[in-house]
Amino acid sequence: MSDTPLFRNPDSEANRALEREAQLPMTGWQQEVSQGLEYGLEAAASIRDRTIPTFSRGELPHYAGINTFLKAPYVEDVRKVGEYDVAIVGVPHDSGTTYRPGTRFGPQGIRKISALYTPYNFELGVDLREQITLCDVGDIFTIPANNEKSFDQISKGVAHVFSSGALPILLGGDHSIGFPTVRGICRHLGDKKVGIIHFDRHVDTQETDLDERMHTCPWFHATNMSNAPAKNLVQLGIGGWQVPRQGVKVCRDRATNILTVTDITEMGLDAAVDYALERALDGTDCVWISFDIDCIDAGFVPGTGWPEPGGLLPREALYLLGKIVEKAPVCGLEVVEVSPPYDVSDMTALMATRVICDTMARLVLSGQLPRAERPAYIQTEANMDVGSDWE
Ligand SMILES: [Mn+2]
Repeated sequence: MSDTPLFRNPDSEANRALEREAQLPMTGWQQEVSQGLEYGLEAAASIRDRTIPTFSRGELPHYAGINTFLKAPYVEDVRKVGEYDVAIVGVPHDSGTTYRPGTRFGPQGIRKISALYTPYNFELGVDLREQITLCDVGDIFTIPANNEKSFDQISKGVAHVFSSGALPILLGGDHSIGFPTVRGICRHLGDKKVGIIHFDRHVDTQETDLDERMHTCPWFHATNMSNAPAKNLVQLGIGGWQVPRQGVKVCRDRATNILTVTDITEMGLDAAVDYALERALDGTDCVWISFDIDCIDAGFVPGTGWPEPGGLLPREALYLLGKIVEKAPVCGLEVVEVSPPYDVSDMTALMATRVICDTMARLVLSGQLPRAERPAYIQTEANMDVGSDWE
């Protein structure tokens, strides 16, 4: 018999996680407690734990408080967004949906269930509260009767956050926002280029749908911009009975890079990661991650506009995302198509929360966050003439 207890296998992920936790500081937590006591008043005399204030201020208790994403500070003055490493931006837009609506409530649904999370992840050994500064700038003012006006608002808002130096993380919204978000990025790229890594069951590459630029269309228009070449568009998880043939023709003509779920599982997750990175990074300076929650099997994400069985398993999707984010220069993330009115027990919104938190943690692990300096691909001067405007 060895002296080591059976459960302490030193080579296990669990053991590494136990050791890593000991290395993390508690400074952010202590600041939160002392500010809570100051702003929220000391607790009633019967409360033995004297770190608890009278008014909930900060993480605890999880069911209380004002519902920003992960209870991050709400930045009312968006001119100050550049003071943070990461900015959460809600995009409550669902006028681009072609079946089930409701994604206008996506940002609030994601924020609501994000209150369940702590800022710490066991296996990754990351504590976001200790390692980065995160804020929530609230929502873009979208125009529900007009996709194009909403797109103009979204591009302007994304461009503002991106050029401030804060990493934009968007809570959709339907997938039509993919075009205006990338347009906002492109306005501050000068002659630099962005690759797009797109998780989805659907190609989203047709020119119009129902006579407008709907959520089936973002990549047709995004890849018309010279800053976002189609050869750097990687589409992971595509398949099933909801892929419009006109979009398939565009993928063929523009030679976008598609892997089906079977491709991914047969080649293996690590090979799929390499495939995505090789193509998204070929000649580009940064990568935009567009995560449609419906890339995951419909059984796990009922609260979405076009649920499609046969998608990725959650742990496959999170593995792919995690490895990609660790190895790519990520300029931002959008998580789209969460529709709380169709959700069950917040499970779809929780998956979106997981995607966002995992992305931030992987960016910490790869040294991309906190940002030591502003990435060189961000140009301060805006170029409003990046193309793909609507006639
Ligand atoms: Mn989709």
